[in-house]
Amino acid sequence: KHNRSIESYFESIGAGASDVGLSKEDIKKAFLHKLFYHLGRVPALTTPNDLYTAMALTIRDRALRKFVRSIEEFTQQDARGVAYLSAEYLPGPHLGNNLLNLHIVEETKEALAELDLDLDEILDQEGEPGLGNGGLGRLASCFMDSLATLGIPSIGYGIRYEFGIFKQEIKEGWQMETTDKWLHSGNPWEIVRPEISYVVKFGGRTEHRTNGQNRYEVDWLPDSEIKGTAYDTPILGYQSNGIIMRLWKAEAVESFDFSVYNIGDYYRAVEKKLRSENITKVLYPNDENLSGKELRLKQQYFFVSCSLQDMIRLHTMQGRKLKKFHEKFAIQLNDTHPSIAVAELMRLLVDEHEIEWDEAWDITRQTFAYTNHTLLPEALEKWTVSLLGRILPRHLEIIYEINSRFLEELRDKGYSGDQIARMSLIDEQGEPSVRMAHLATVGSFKVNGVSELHSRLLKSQVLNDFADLWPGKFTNVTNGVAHRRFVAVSNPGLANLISEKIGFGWLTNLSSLSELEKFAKDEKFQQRWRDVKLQNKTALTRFIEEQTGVKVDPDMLFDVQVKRIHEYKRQHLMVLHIIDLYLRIKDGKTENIAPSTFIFAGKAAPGYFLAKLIIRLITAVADLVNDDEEVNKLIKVVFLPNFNVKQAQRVYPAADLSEQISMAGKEASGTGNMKFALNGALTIGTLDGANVEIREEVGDENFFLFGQTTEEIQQTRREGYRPYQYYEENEKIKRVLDFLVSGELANGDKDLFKPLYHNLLQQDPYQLLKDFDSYCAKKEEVFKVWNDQEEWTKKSILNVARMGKFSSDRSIQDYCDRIWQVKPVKIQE
Ligand code: CJB
Repeated sequence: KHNRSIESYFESIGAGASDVGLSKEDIKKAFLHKLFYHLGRVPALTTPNDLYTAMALTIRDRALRKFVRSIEEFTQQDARGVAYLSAEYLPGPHLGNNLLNLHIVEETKEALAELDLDLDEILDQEGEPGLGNGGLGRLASCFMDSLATLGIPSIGYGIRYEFGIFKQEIKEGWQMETTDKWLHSGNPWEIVRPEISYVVKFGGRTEHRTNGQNRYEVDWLPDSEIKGTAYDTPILGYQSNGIIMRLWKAEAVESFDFSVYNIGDYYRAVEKKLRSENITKVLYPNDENLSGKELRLKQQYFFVSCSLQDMIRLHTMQGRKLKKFHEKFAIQLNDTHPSIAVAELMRLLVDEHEIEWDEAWDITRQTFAYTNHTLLPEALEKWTVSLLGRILPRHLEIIYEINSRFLEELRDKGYSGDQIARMSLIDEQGEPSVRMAHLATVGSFKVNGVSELHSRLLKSQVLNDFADLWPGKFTNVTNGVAHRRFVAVSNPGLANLISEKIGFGWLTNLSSLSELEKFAKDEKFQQRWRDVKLQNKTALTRFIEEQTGVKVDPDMLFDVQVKRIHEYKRQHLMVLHIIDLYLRIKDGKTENIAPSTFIFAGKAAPGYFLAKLIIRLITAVADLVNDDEEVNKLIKVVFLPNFNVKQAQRVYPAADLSEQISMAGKEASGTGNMKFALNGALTIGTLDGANVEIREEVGDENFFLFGQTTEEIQQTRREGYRPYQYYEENEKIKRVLDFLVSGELANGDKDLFKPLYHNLLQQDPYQLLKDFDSYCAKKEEVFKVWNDQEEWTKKSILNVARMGKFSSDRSIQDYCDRIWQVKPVKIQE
């Protein structure tokens, strides 16, 4: 009955099914309407951005209708929902994905064709919100896609950075950063909600007292306040619900005209406004590295506080009791970035809503779950007690209280002083600091890693003491990717071929890709499979030439490593091998080398010297190789600037070989590995992160495995790893490393790569030299298989057919079953 009433409401306001119709005629009419009434344009007088904006608005209307219907359904059923807290999102372009989800790609194409417009050109206009650094942010966006598709009542909270991840340009071989002005031509997808705003406090001091009813109370007297306003972006599921991503923007609390009488105050007020807005100005560009900066802590607290206040409002709005908060919400902490939420929820419950500590703690511990995304020590967040106490004095008290009760519990259990010091929320070695991973772990009912291996290492290393204390708290959810975006939208050739053979079921049930197995040896099918790949490679070839000026041949093997630049990911291992090939070709020993184009892309954190030097090394090797007539017939090297989601969508479909070569034990999961394999690339990789599970699924014979295992790496280290020994004893390694400092690279500059050379010879913290031979040997095998195209294609088809596990739909289902205990509420249309 209720559903009918919302439908009739939609009809009454002109949002009925026929008003946001999905036929070619409906879309054409709505598009022209937007162009005229929203933008004041007629088709003859438009810029490409007008056309894109009008189309985006047309589609947003349709997305909003789904979203409003979903909310209506969630509310009616009073379902338990999920709030995903993430400091980063990387949604990528929305338009193409939304067209797929609404099932109107063809209709839209035709509608535009009738207006003499081309959908692909319009899609190409869209930029993207770079509100994240890499894997972690992209995972959050894949999860939004799957939450919506599965009909999980959910909301994604985050920060609306005015400037996202920097734009990367390559100048004279070096990475240069420029600001990302993603909002400069407007953002048609978001809706500002001025009425949804909250005040967030900072600094000052606390006052403790006992009130008239003998209740102990704490007042926080801040020294500044900032307002957070909600900006909503609808995220559509595939032929199903819509959810929202709600991002907070910081603003000054008062409008700043309160003291216009006094010019001096007026300017001070303006400054205050600007200072307030600083909080959401810019994303910190560090991946896997904590910045320790005050503003970063403020960002984290700011978005967490707005989000929790919003959830409390949503929860109590319908007369529900706050004490039942945990029955209504599961909150997932995407890494420790939002982990101050544990203390903030306690503060809201105890100080602002007068719930007793013990009960508040029960509610809190039944609300949060924490996902760890890295074991790298430099990425484990810690805030010094002095900084945290200055910015969030009340939270520091709460953290101390949580800690003292927790340590008491340990003492009761007979824990030793050493163990207690290790597990404490406060690290007392050096300057005292708060260990955010410990806060998140103590304050959550579940803790998960992001691949089987990573979850195992999390339990045996970083959070070992906690896993012993609470074994049931720890679980694994292997990452997955939005296969609709990364195959159906970005590789339509492959998607069509798959659907022609096995139907459309794979779009919502990726496991059904297994039906492709039976075509793996079918010669005709293999030929079509290769045709699709060649087409995608040809398209990428054009893009590469446009971006870098380098001409590459789509018939070559496309060997690709795209991801953030980091020593642990070992881009330089791939470079060492390329140098070895170069030297072999110069020696005339070209037998067994399959003609290859090596493609790199990825950003380095602006302050990470060695990562930037690795980029410089890639561009130096690229110049050397590409300009050498003797060499460039066999190999080419490309560094594509400014890797982002949009570029990724061009690269994955065109890859033959996927490089997943991190030192074992360092890559928590990896998700690029999944996107490549789903697009038919074979993987050369170590037993790290989700590579382990990919190999298990696709079969050892369809995966190029090399390198030491996690255990072997530890063994090597225990035995006292001496990289210099490999240099002395291994002719090839010596030759390649000497080449780095020979001056043959970078116009005779012998010093340029010395830091890398010394790093490898003296420490080699990621054991490249130890794994080098094994990597090179595996490359020989890659070349051999490549030379047998039937064999290669068969493996490629089998890879795709066996990748069913790696959809983010499966990951979200796992979160629902193992962690959140929430059920889907699908809308019926
Ligand atoms: N990850 O992107 C980041 N940033 C961090 O600060 C920590 C981890 C990555 O998260 C991905 C999603 O879980 C993982 O696939 C990847 O291995 C990890 O490095």
